[in-house]
Amino acid sequence: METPAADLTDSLAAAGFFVLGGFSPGHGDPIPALKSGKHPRSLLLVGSTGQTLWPLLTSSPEFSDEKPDPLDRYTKRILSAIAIANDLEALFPFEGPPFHPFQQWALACGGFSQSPMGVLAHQRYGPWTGFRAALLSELVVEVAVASKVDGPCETCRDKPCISACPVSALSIENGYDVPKCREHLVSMKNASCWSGCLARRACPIGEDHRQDPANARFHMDCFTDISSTGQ
Ligand code: B12
Ligand code: SF4
Ligand code: SF4
Repeated sequence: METPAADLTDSLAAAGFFVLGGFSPGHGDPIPALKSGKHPRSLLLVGSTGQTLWPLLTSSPEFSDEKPDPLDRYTKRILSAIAIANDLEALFPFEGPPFHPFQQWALACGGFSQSPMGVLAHQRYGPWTGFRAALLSELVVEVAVASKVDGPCETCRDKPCISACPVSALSIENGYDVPKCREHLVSMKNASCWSGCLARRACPIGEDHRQDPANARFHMDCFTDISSTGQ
């Protein structure tokens, strides 16, 4: 069994990313074959939180070249190079439609639960993880077969995320009402939500991993731009 190379962990960290978890895909799992035609034996989920990526992204060339989707372009440039250097194949969440089922893959990694907000909440990072790439390997990597833990939502009795939304866009019964949320943001340019979704901020898990207001604003701009997908 392989442990992820220290080089991999270090080069991910230097660019604002880290391995959130992994799993060993079965033959029935929705996962593409490797370029060799073989079935991947490990999927490593690479992500970032509110704190790790933003300072590096904002000082990258992609952030100031005035072209669209700086986060996606930065991610693809850096993580494609890291994948090649480590004999891995990278898949990205923004490639599509059809999109790769990153949230299903995250649930298979363990540590995540489906929150009422659509995003998955992590037992350590709460609702503040973004998925940046899946790295596929033909080897069995240790993190992929590590024991899995549950995410936080099932045992969260009060679910403060739901009541924190000012326009009741979240409910246990109906989940997340995307048009209602978007309408609120678009119609109220000074709404507090522009500095960060109030529902996500109400989650007691992962407070240290929140996005700061400028970072949250960047993601809200992407979200309210209807040609864009969630980042
Ligand atoms: C399309 C899309 C959207 C659409 C949703 C349309 C829809 N109803 O499906 C829109 C543009 C509305 C959207 C919004 C947001 N999104 Co979005 N989105 C995606 C994207 C690119 C594809 C989803 C998909 O179709 N997958 C294909 C299916 C087959 O895969 P799946 O895993 O089975 O799909 C699950 C999701 O679709 C989920 N789902 C269904 N409806 C919605 C709605 C929302 C808002 C979310 C988050 C999930 C979700 O349920 C499916 C079953 O588990 C994914 C990236 C990806 N590749 O998964 C990001 C993704 C799901 N989004 C994400 C995020 C963070 C957001 C935002 C919070 C962005 C922000 N502002 O910060 C917003 C939510 C708004 C808010 N108030 O904060 C993250 C979630 C991370 C996590 N921890 O779970 C992802 C994984 C992107 C990433 N790079 O990390 N998103
Ligand atoms: S407040 Fe509770 S239910 Fe809501 S995302 Fe956080 S842990 Fe999950
Ligand atoms: S951004 Fe605001 S309106 Fe949208 S779900 Fe979060 S709290 Fe509700």
